[in-house]
Amino acid sequence: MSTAGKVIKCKAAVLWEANKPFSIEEVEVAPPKAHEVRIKIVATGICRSDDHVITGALVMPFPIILGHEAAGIVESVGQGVTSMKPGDKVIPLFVPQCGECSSCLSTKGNLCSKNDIGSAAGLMPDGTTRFTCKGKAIHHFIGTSTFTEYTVVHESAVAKIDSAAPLEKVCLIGCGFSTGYGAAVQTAKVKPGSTCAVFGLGGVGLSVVMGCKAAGASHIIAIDINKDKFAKAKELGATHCINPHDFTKPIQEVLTEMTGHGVDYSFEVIGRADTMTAALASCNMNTGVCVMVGELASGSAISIDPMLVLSGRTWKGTLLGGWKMRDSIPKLVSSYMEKKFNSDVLITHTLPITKVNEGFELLRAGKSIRTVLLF
Ligand code: PAD
Ligand code: ZN
Ligand code: ZN
Repeated sequence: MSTAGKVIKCKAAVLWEANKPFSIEEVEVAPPKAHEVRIKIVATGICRSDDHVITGALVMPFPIILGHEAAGIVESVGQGVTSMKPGDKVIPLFVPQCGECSSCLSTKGNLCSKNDIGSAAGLMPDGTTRFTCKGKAIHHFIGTSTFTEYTVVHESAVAKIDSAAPLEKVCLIGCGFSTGYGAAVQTAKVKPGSTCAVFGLGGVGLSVVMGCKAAGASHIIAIDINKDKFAKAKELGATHCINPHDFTKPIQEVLTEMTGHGVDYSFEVIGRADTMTAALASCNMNTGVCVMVGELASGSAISIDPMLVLSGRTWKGTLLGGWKMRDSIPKLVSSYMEKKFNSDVLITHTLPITKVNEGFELLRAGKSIRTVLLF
């Protein structure tokens, strides 16, 4: 029996307030309106950005359905949707690509003005929600909300992918893998033979390591305070692994001594002010490029010695690796299918959605790289 046009009742992990566990609830998911798509989520990864909302570092309205790194199958489409149909495999996009705003029309950058990252309204572009639970409206998260069996996204925030793609693996292409890999190959444009330093070896940082390796970097220095992350970093291409706790001097001095003049490219993939400044100071004072990937708490500030940038360094940031999402995600999935990279190595745990809280505990304890939740 077709569910198109009807409200669907299904299971979802609802976060009612900050610093509380998720509750598995039955939610109602309204049908897609014009130019919207309702998706049956098959798999969704746990990213540190979801945890930033739980801790309150990333301010979002509650109650909310989190999750933004997922893959699923189109259940039904609203009026006017022509780019996909029920049954298509898709990846929801937290950076949309409307194709009409100045960002989308420019060949540079990827931050479509239709995004809900800065505004954090927690609503569909028309200012309403498609989720209710126990009579209450539930917010969307950055236009995606994937910790639910069914979600609704705008057509500009979803990419159709290869029908043969394994959804429980390519969900990582929705955030962690693409962000890290893109930070290296697209935002920094790492050159062959260069030296790179990657601060933070979670799912995103290890993807930066993969990107640096693919770009032909000759030295990749991986930095983390959790030495358990080093084996995987080496497997993926790190040539050196260092723990800042093993040194008395600041890590930027250690890196400058190791390389003589600082690294060519540095990446902060943690989300801390001190490591952002250390990453900036670690790259070559004249030609170095530092890319900020980690997310600091909403409203926080970083103070730096201006000389760090005046001397010639470039300090950049990246959202989702700089990819124009609707164009790039299908291509990244094709590259995955052609085995041009292996993002599967990032998946250390697979759990049912009902164990979402356990998945977050593994992340906080530093025991997982990526946990994939299945429905
Ligand atoms: P994660 O928590 O899996 O990885 C962070 C890593 O940093 C862990 O291995 C920690 O041990 C390590 N770490 C913590 N403190 C320090 C320290 N002081 N020095 C060295 N290492 C340390 O997170 P993740 O890989 O899922 O995400 C990393 C960051 O990137 C996080 O802030 C997240 O919000 C952000 C992110 N940004 C984007 C984007 O588009 N810019 C996308 C996805 C995630
Ligand atoms: Zn993410
Ligand atoms: Zn746009």
